[in-house]
Amino acid sequence: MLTSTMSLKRFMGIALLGTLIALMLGCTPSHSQSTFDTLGPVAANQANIFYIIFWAGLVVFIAVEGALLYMVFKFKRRDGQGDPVQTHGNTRMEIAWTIAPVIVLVVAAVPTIQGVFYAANSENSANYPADGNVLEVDVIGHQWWFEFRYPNPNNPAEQIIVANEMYVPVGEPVNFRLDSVDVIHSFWVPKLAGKVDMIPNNDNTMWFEAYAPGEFFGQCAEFCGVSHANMRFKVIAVPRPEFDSWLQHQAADAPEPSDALAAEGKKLFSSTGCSGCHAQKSIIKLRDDGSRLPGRTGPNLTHIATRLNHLGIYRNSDTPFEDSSGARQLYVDAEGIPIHLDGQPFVSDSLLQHNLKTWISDPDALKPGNLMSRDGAPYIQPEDELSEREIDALVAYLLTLK
Ligand code: HEC
Ligand SMILES: [Cu+2]
Repeated sequence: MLTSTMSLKRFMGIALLGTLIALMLGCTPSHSQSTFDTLGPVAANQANIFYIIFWAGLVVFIAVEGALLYMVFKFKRRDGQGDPVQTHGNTRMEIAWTIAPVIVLVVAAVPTIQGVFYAANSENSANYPADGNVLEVDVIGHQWWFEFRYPNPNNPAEQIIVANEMYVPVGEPVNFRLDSVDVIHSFWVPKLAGKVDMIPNNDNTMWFEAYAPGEFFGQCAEFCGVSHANMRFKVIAVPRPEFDSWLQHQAADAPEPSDALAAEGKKLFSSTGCSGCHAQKSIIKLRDDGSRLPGRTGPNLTHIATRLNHLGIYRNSDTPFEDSSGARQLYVDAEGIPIHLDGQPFVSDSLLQHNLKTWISDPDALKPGNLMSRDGAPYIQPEDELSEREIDALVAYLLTLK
């Protein structure tokens, strides 16, 4: 009996400590998915609404608890006291406790409704370009990765497809059209804007703007299956000229592989069925009516070797990329390839090689339930299983996709 009370006490102690730590961590603005460390106007507006409601709630809490404590002590039953006076109804008090909540609700409702319109419409941005040319990106949710489509600046009838990593120009609003090919996902970049659901066949829209260059974490925020927690992406904000060269680079084809192993990998990419799900060209036409064509099942791999992050799980850089508000560490060169300010390549080929090999050998180990190991011939048909040599060739080929 004694031991069981002891262990209950200990359990309560640990639970309390755990809760406190979680609460304190939740209040640290500097972690990568904090909604308090806002680095764009939409997120800042939403954090403001939170603070208004928080402070209003605190005032109500103190007033109500204060009044309660006052009553408890002031009107405590004393020795020899009979029943208190019984009252029924008090018009003045009833009016007061009807009006007070109305005031609180108005305080919460006005900024909330303003915020809803603000988040839905990028024209409210002070930096809205005078020519009205706001960049508009289509974001398409897939189990369990993100596809991004940019308008092709060289041809309005085409889009440029990239995956899992989205570049945006700093200090400009960017509009998003959100869609999904399967289940409901949710698009969320905590430091830039609140989440908006991605619903199949029903485009939702939103916008955000990044104040400073940097790398921002994004995350699917609607439970969408076993690898939901692995459905991450990155937003990389760079100055406009660097953004333009990045986009031009993404639009072009990757160079032909020059070494023998990579050339073998390129052939294997078709013969083992990879190309059935993955495109190695990033341009896709729009239909005549301007609507989107579906595209392939898997992420576009045209420039996978220029990406800093893959599958939203592993990163492709040896060097940590400091968070946005810090010094700028990433730069996109005139070719459109990300590099460090000191001119060193940002993308680490050896790390990427290791990560790609891990992924192609057993995708399920990194992302349980993913479609590639569920439907890809090499993973379901024993006779199509890839040999070590084939995997190395495929990786060598993917590494040339710069
Ligand atoms: C049945 C369709 C399918 C086939 C076949 C397929 N893949 Fe995939 N692949 C996918 C999907 C879907 C994903 C994304 C999985 C996820 O994130 O949940 C993926 C992800 C990848 C990625 C990571 C992409 C990124 O954006 O980070 C690489 C690299 C890749 N596949 C290479 C290959 C290679 C090489 C082959 C051939 C051996 C292959 N895939 C065959 C569907 C396929
Ligand atoms: Cu999702």
